[in-house]
Amino acid sequence: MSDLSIDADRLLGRIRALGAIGRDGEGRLTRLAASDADRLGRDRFVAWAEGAGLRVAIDRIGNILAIWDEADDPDAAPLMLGSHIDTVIDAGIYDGCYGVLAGLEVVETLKEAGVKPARPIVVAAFTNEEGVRYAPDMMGSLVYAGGLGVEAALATVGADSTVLGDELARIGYAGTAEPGFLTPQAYVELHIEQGPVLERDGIPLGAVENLQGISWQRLVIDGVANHAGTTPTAMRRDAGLAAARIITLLREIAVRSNGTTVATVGALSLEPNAINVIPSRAVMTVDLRDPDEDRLKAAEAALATFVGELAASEGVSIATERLARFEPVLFDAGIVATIEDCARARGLASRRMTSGAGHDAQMIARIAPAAMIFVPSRDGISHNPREFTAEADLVAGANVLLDVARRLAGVG
Ligand code: HGY
Ligand code: MN
Ligand code: MN
Repeated sequence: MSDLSIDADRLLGRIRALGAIGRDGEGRLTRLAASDADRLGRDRFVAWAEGAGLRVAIDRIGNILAIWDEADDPDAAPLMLGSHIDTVIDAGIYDGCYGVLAGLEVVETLKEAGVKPARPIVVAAFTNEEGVRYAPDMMGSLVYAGGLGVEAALATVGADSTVLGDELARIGYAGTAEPGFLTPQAYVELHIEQGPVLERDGIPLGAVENLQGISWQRLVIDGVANHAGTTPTAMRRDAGLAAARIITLLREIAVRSNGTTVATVGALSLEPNAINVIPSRAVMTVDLRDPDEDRLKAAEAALATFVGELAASEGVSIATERLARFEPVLFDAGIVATIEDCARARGLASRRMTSGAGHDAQMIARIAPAAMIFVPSRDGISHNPREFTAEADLVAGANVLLDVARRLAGVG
């Protein structure tokens, strides 16, 4: 089975080249969805895909589908590989990009080997997986899977007050294909783990069997601006204090869960944001996750109860807005077993695991059997420029993706 391997230099060179696109003056990598930097990254991937002889289609939410349809049955439901190439702020170079570029590498390796798959193979780069500029995250794949209407998605107003549809048109990626125009026979996403498990266990590959639930909210806390020096504590209606109390409560909820629930306040702003003025307003995001739906619901309920009591005790008003809510997802057991089998055939150890991060695979799993392959993240770091995966692990993961693709796409 392992008679074919990917071109490691080509894959690693492209990961580096794409990782160089979207750097600011300080060298920080940021390619937020539908930004100018995102356009440059998209253009680069499209050029590589077209250069490899794939047909590139862009759908209405800007998803890029690079299609290899020189198959025995070009009309058969395609095998879909892919991930995303948008990034968070001050990002690493592997998150998402690795899976998209490895998918393209698999197709190019098969084409160069002169083999013909039974069915087409599609490499997808989904729009706005990160959700940093426009919520929810995994938006492009959610629309592709029919979980969010394309008009509603295009009308999304971003954290910077721009409208996603306008921005996609501005960068030239407001495509015409209907999202979901190709229903995959199966979807496999190769991704860095972004956590500490594989490195801790000394195992090079993860066969991801499930993915935890995600709850995103934005809270707007309104108090009363007042003088920092003259206002007695008992008279304060301090939005900043309320935000701080919520942050510490969230950590208590996570600790109480014995490690299954994780909670993050990633964005927080105070108004008027002046050293001698009691904050009149605090705007904060809450990211709650748990592999178990009931525990995730319990965490949301505990937060809601606390917020109600806090508003009364501190004399502030607290408005909550849901930004994203995805239940835990179980991936396809057959594909997970195939991933393990292909790893074994290459003499690679693997382990089953849960994904702590959200991924496009959780959305495509709504319309096709799906699963993921993880490779280790050094120090478990991601969403950070220190994100790193050893070249040997990147190549091993891509070769296992190649073997899994050959099985699923019917390549001898
Ligand atoms: O939020 C996530 O887990 C993903 O990185 N979008
Ligand atoms: Mn990702
Ligand atoms: Mn990410």
